Amino acid sequence: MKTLDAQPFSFKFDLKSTALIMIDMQRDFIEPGGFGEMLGNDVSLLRSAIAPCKAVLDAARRSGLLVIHTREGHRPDLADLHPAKRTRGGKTFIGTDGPMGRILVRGEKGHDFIPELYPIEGEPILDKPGKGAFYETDLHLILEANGIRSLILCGVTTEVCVNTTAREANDRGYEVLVVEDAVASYFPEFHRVALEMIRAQGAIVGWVARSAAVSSALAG
Ligand code: TIU
Repeated sequence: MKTLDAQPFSFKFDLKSTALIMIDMQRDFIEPGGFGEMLGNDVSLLRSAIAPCKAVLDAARRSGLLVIHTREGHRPDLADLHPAKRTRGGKTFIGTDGPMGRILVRGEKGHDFIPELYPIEGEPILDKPGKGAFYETDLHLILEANGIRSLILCGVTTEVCVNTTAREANDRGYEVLVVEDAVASYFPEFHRVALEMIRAQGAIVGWVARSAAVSSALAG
């Protein structure tokens, strides 16, 4: 067992039963001209998570952790896009043309991972139609088949896809650790409060730790 300096208290995990999930580190959220910017956000705010994500990713790869990369997006025919998601806010962005191809559509440049955090051979890529990584995907099956009990979460955005995935995982019985400097939001206040919500009430959803603590625990 390894022990990691986390909040609200130490996070204990075993390398063999732990997976790293990199959530939606896609151009559509992080680079100009994608879904995040179309929604009216300053996407540069998410870049702070890239270096900590890379540090945790490198440490996870060195220690042989299962690494899973998720991507939010839809089929080119949008058959898997709920009307409620398509028209939310009265605007239609998903599936429309942008500078990086059709917004949030699988196979387009904007839907792809940012080059800094590109998956390597052998790391499962999970395409998800929703905010949570368990919703209508085979994530739970992949984790069970690999004997995974603990999850380390990095990615974007803190209060949307990371938080939804953390809650879905917690309800399925996983021990969830969110890496606070390796997640980011377009709204600094939401980022701060989303992390507080996770670790409050004695880790009601999970634990929070910094990337340096995660990397050193993985290496130690
Ligand atoms: N808009 C926003 O903050 N996030 C998303 O739409 N998806 C993810 O968080 N990946």
